[in-house]
Amino acid sequence: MKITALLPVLACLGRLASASPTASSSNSYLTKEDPIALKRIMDNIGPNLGASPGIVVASPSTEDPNYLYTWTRDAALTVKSLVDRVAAGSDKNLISTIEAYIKVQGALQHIPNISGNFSDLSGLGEPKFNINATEFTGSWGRPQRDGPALRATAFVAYGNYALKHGNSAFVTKTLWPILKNDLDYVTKYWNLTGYDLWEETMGSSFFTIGASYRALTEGAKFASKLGHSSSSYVNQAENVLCYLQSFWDKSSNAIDADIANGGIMRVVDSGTTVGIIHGFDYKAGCDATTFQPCSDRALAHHYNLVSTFRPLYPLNNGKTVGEAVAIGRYAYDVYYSGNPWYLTTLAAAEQLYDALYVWKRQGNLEITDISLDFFSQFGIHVKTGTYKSSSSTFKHLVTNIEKYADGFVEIVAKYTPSDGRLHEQFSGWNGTAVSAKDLTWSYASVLTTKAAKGGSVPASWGATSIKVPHGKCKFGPEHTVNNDIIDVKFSITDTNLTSSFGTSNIYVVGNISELGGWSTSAAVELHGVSDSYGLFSTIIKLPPSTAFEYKFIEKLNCDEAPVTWENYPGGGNREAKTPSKGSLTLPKATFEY
Ligand SMILES: *[C@@H]1O[C@H](CO)[C@@H](O)[C@H](O)[C@H]1NC(C)=O
Ligand SMILES: *[C@@H]1O[C@H](CO)[C@@H](O)[C@H](O)[C@H]1NC(C)=O
Ligand SMILES: *[C@@H]1O[C@H](CO)[C@@H](O)[C@H](O)[C@H]1NC(C)=O
Ligand SMILES: *[C@@H]1O[C@H](CO)[C@@H](O)[C@H](O)[C@H]1NC(C)=O
Ligand SMILES: *[C@@H]1O[C@H](CO)[C@@H](O)[C@H](O)[C@H]1NC(C)=O
Ligand SMILES: *[C@@H]1O[C@H](CO)[C@@H](O)[C@H](O)[C@H]1NC(C)=O
Ligand SMILES: CC(=O)N[C@H]1CO[C@H](CO)[C@@H](O)[C@@H]1O
Repeated sequence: MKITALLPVLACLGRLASASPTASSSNSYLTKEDPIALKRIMDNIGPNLGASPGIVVASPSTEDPNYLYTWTRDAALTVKSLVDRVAAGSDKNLISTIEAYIKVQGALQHIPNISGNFSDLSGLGEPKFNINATEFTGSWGRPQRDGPALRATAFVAYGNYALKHGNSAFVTKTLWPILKNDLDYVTKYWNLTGYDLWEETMGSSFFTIGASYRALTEGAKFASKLGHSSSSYVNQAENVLCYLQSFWDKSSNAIDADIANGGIMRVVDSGTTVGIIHGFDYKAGCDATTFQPCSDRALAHHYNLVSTFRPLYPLNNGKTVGEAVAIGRYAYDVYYSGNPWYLTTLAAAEQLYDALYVWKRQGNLEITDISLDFFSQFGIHVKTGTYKSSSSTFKHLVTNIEKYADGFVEIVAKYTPSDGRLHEQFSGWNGTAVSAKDLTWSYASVLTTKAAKGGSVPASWGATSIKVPHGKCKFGPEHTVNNDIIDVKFSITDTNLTSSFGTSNIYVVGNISELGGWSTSAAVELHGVSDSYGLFSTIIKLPPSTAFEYKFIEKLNCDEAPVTWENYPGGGNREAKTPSKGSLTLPKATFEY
C-alpha cells in the first residue's frame, strides 16, 4: 500500500470549543468546590442511590460507563478523606457514615466470589461488588490487591481517632476483626501479582506495593496498640519495603509504574503520583526509600509526568516548562480516548502541596542530581545542595513551586462545569466533561487537595519506622494468572494514516458487547504504536472461550459519519475465538479500502 495522503490524527481539533469557562484562582476554586464535593460524596453513599448502608458507590452513572458498583479501592480512598476531615476537627456528622462503611466491609469480606472466598482470604482481592452488597459476577480484571491495603489504611485512621475519643468498644468489637482480615490478606498475598489501580495491567504495581507497605506498617503499630501480635505484619512490611525499591529505575531516573514477568511494563503513570500522595507522612521528611512527596525520586517522577503529558493534549498547547498541564493516566491510554482526569491532575498539585509543607516545616530543601531537572524549571539556575529557608534560592523555589501547584488546580477549575459537578475525565481537546458523571473519587481528590493546600496534613503513619533490611531482600512477586479475562491484541497497519499522541482514527468493532455489538459509535479505538506511520494496536479484555466476529473501521471525523469499513477479502467479517486461558494475539491486519 502506498502513502497517498497522510491524514492528520487530530482531526477533531477543528472542533475545539471557543468559549472557555472563566479561570478561577486555586484558593477560591477549592473553597467553593469543597462543600459541593462533600455533598456529592455523601449523595453517593448508602441509601440515596439504592445502595446498602455504608456502601460507597463509584458513580451514579449506569451506562457508558456503568459505574453503579462499589469498588474497594475508590471506597477506601474516599472514606479515608472523610476520616481525615473528622480527625482535623470538622464534620463530626460524618462519623455515622464512616461507621456504616466499616460495618458493611465485614459483610463484603465474607461474600464468596470469583476471586476466591473468605476461608483462605483470597476473596478479599475481589475489586468490586454490586451496590446491594452482593457478588459481581461479570468478567473483570481481578484480583486487585490494593483494595484490602487501602481499606486497612482507612480503618487505622478511623481506629486511631475513635480510640482517642473514647470509642474503644467500637474499635475492639467491630473495627479490629475486619481490619485484621485485611492485614492478614496483605501479609499473605502481597507478593502475588494482580491488576493495577487502573484495572488494566496484570503484574505488580508501585501503587499497590506502596499501599501494601503502608497498610502493614501502620497496621502493625495499631495491632500492638490493641495488645495484639504484630510481628508477622512487621516481617512482611520489611519484605515489601525491600521490593518497593525495585520500582526505582536508576538508569532512567524514573519510578516504574508496573513490573510484570520480570520486566518493566510501564514507566510514567499518574497512578504512581496517586501512590506517592497516599504514602505521604509529614514526619518522614523527604525520605526516598518510602518515596515521600518531596523526595528526589518523587520529584523526578513529577517532572517526568508533566513532560509526558505536556505534548499529549491539544488542551496543553502553548504550555512551557514550569507551567502546569492537564494530566491523564499514562501515554497511549485509550480508555474513553485517554483524556485527562480530574483526580490525576489534582494529584500533581497535591504532591507539591505536601512537599511544600515538609520543606517549610524542616526549614530547608535539598536538590540532588535526581531532582535537579525538577528544580530547574523555575526560572533560576540551580545547583545541587541544601538550601535553608532563609536563602533566596529557597524562597524563590517555594514561591514558584506553589504557583506551579496552583496551576494544576486552576486547570481543573477551568474545566469544572459551572454547577461544580465532576465527571471522571475532561476532554483533552476541549475540556468538556467525559465518562462517568459525579465520580466519587474525583470529589475525594478535591477534599484531599484542599486539605493539603491548607496545610491540614493527615496523621503520621510511621513511614520510616521500618528500615530496608540489608541483604534480606529475598521476596519478590510471583506471577498469577487470571483465567477470567483474556487479553486480546488487535493490530493493523494503515499507511494512509499518521499516528501520534496515542490517538488514531482507526477502530475495531465486532459482534460482542466488548467490541461495540456492531455499533460504530461504540467501536474501540486503536492507538499508534509509535509516532510514525501506519501501525496501530490495542489490547481488549474479552471473556474466555468466546467466538466473535470483527472488522476494522476508519472514523476520519471523530464520531461523525462517514465511517469507512475495511474491505475484508470476500466481503465477510474477520473471525476469532478466545482461548480458555492465557492471552491471544490476532494476526496483524492490513486496512484495505
Ligand atoms: C488510501 O490509500 C489508497 C492507496 O493505497 C487510496 O486508493 C485510497 O484512496 C486512500 N484512502 C483514503 C481514505 O485516503
Ligand atoms: C475456598 O476455600 C476452600 C477451603 O474451604 C479452599 O480449599 C479453596 O481453594 C478456596 N477457593 C478459592 C477459589 O480460593
Ligand atoms: C443485587 O443487585 C444485583 C445487581 O443489580 C441484582 O442482580 C440482584 O438481584 C440483587 N440482589 C438482591 C438480593 O437484591
Ligand atoms: C469536545 O471533544 C470531545 C472529544 O474529546 C467531543 O466528543 C465533543 O463533541 C467536543 N465538544 C465540543 C463542545 O466541541
Ligand atoms: C511470597 O511470600 C511468602 C511468605 O509470605 C514466601 O514464602 C514466598 O516464598 C514468597 N514468594 C516469592 C516468589 O517471593
Ligand atoms: C459472534 O460471532 C460468533 C462467530 O460467528 C458466534 O459464534 C457468536 O455466537 C456471535 N456472538 C454474538 C453475541 O452474536
Ligand atoms: C460466580 C462465581 O464464580 N462465584 C464463586 C464465588 O466463590 C465461590 C467460592 O470460591 C465459588 O464457588 C463461586 O463459584
